[in-house]
Amino acid sequence: MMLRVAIFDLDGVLVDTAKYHYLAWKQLASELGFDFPLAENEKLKGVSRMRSLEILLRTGRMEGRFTASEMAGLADRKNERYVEYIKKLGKDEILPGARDCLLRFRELGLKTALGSASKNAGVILDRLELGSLFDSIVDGTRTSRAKPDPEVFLLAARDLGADPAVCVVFEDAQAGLDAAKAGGMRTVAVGQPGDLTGYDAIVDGLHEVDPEDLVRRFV
Ligand code: B16
Ligand code: MG
Repeated sequence: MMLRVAIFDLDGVLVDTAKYHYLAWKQLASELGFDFPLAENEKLKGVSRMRSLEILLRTGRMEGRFTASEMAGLADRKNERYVEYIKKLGKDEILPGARDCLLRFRELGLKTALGSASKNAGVILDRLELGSLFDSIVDGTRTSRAKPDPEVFLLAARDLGADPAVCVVFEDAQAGLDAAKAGGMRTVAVGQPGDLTGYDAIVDGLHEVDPEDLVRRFV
């Protein structure tokens, strides 16, 4: 079946916000009295805010120490810091090739969608002036189940009246690739072969994607 929909993850695919997530988590860790090394940040990619907090606390051997409402307070504290960073995002932080890739798929007649776990996707798209390039926007405010559950991508397909089999998902996180596969969609991994598995194609970034070629190959 011919491709009809291109679905894009946000953090790590369209914009490099991972560094701001990292700074905000690192600050929280330091307030709690432990260090959060950069290498550990990989584990948080594509993972929901609460799950990220659990992983962070495990790194500091502090898991299970907080009540649910204290956990919510810690997550809020991290988010306030993160929002301070992304409020200042500039268009130069759009990852190379991302804008052109969206435009080219649209010119080829495909629909485009955002499929992000982030509850801050709206602010980010506004700052980068990318919102108008999407026919459907699904983010963490519309989903109840985190990746690797396919909910986020299936909602995008439903918005556009498309069968999952005609959708391709661009993802930088393993949880996201697993979610797309579980939803019956084609996948393009954005990253390094050593870090990710179970994809149909892999690229270093969207600047390497040739939309025409992809449409021809994914039949
Ligand atoms: P927020 P994506 C994900 O976005 C990030 O990769 C992940 O690190 C973050 O914890 C998650 O969004 C939730 O973000 O705290 O802003 O709601 O990669 O699915 O676009
Ligand atoms: Mg991502």
